[in-house]
Amino acid sequence: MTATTALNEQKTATEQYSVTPPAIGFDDFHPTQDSLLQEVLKGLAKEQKTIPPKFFYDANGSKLFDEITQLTEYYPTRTEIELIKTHRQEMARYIGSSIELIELGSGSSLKVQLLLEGLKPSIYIPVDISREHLLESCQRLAEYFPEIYIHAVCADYSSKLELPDLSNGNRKVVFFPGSSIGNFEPQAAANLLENVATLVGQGGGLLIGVDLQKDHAVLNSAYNDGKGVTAAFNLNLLNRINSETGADFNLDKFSHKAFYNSQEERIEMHLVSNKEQQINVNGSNFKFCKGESIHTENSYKYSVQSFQKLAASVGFKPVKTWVDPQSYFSIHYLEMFTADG
Ligand code: AVJ
Repeated sequence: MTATTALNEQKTATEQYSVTPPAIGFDDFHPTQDSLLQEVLKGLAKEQKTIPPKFFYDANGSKLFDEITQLTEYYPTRTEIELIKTHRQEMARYIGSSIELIELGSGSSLKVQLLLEGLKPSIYIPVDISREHLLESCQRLAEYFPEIYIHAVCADYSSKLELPDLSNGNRKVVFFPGSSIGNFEPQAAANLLENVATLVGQGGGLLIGVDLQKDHAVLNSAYNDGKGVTAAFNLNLLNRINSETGADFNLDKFSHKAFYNSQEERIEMHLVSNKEQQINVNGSNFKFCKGESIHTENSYKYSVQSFQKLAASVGFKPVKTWVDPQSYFSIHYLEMFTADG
């Protein structure tokens, strides 16, 4: 199942380094290859059609997401980066040394780069579903930090958290930035945190970025940007499904919709059908009424207390929480300690 490969051996002649590159490990769990079609067929058969947001991140989707993070309206990324820059020494002191650092959804690994300068873990294990993005980022990171062993894992962390055990007795700390936890329904979020708890074990840590509840106008404009990048990101999902499953979605016949649902304390994103239409996905037909939507994302917003309560439900004790001056975003450091530990 898992092929451990020295990445460097896979590089073609034109890509080769002029100096010996640092060695990188790589495990590929081949996520989504057959599950995209399955999950699309399953999701479109529901009363409220849905497609899980993890499928946003093909190469083009990852690029669009990076663009979102640069938008004026989209405050989470820059606020979280500011928090890390301001508090990273303190974060490193709380986290401690000689650790195995595991990042879930590492993307371009830009945030961890800020941490690594002070943190100096023995090993860094980025886990991401987007293979090209993951490998590119690791190559870049390995050149910056030749003293840290980097072992990339291409996997869907939401379905399982089976990682190669390379910890060598080091404490494990999971880094889960970007408020990606917000994509999970409260029960699924608890299950994910429970998997993280099992992964890091007694005395292990979790450094996690969590977007906060705030003025609804600020939330709504963060997901309805003026340049339409979020709309393109949402619609790209249909493009991806077309190219990977042979579906026949016409992107002109769907519109982006995002709004804060205050009852559920979440942003919802939908793709709304502009007219009555039929879509064929790999031989199955799905009827859309005019105005009917595919629910593509939830982005739950927490308070510091509501997140701590969620984390406590699986045994994580809050150690320190950092919040920006506007109280837009939070970063929590928590540890697993059971009563007898
Ligand atoms: C990566 C899940 C944190 O919910 O803000 C950004 C994804 N969707 N704009 C978020 C997203 C639309 C993002 N997360």
